[in-house]
Amino acid sequence: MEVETIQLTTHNGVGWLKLNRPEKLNALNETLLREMKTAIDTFEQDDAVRVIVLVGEGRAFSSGQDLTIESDADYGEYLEDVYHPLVRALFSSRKPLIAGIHGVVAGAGLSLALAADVRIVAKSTKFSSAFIKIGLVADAGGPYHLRRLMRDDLALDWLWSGSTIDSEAARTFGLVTELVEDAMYTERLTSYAEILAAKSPVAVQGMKALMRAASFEDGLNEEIEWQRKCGDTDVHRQAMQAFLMK
Ligand code: T3D
Repeated sequence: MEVETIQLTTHNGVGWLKLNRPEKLNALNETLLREMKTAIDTFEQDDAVRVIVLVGEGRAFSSGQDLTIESDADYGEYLEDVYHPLVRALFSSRKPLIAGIHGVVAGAGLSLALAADVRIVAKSTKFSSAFIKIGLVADAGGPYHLRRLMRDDLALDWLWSGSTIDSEAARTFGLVTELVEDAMYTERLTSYAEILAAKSPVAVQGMKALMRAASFEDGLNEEIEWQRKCGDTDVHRQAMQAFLMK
């Protein structure tokens, strides 16, 4: 796939999607958002990719929407046409989605990071809820994800303030899965992703699906199917045999 604003690599079962506009702190323009959407779809179809990682090149994950683009487009249409296909692809990915966050994560960049299943965060990262500072509502799925991750009143208070918080505060809010010293960040992110990629893909994807079951009864029904599939894998059979041979 020809790309201009992202970098794609696959290694040890991990598909790395790197936002690559470092001179703008990975501000999100239309090309980047469309390339990300196509990349997620491609990784989703590629059996060699068991885990997807989103990261930023340079000194930030993303500074949010590119504010230098002058446009008289209808913002609602832009969301529908450009942001929402990507946000849906992230949300509906069957594979584990990890956001590796360092430097700064702001506005719509934050919304994309919140769509991940887990967030591995370098300690010096700043989280900015920015939207209100330019008179906009939080969008790109951000409010939905904030609501499932943190208390409603704290989320609203933060969004209304437009403030920037440090990684410790973000962890208290529930936005951080694992906080890592800056010097260890890349190594830890890589090992986290590769360890997950080495596990049974059926069990890993099944866990994700079951955590999203719409109701208790749906969950019970879906676990029947997933456990049946897991029981039929070599990984499971070999693990059982190894246990019995002890
Ligand atoms: O369409 C929709 O509905 C989606 C809507 C989404 C809305 C949002 O995403 S709201 C959030 C928008 N983002 C922001 O408000 C953050 C803007 N950036 C900043 O406040 C600062 O850059 C940072 C605090 C993130 C970092 O500051 P600093 O001092 O470390 O770096 P810098 O010098 O400001 O930035 C470096 C370069 O990146 C600079 O370019 P230059 O001067 O070297 O040519 C700067 O202009 C550029 N840059 C940073 N953020 C953006 C950006 N360029 C375009 N858009 C940006 N968001």
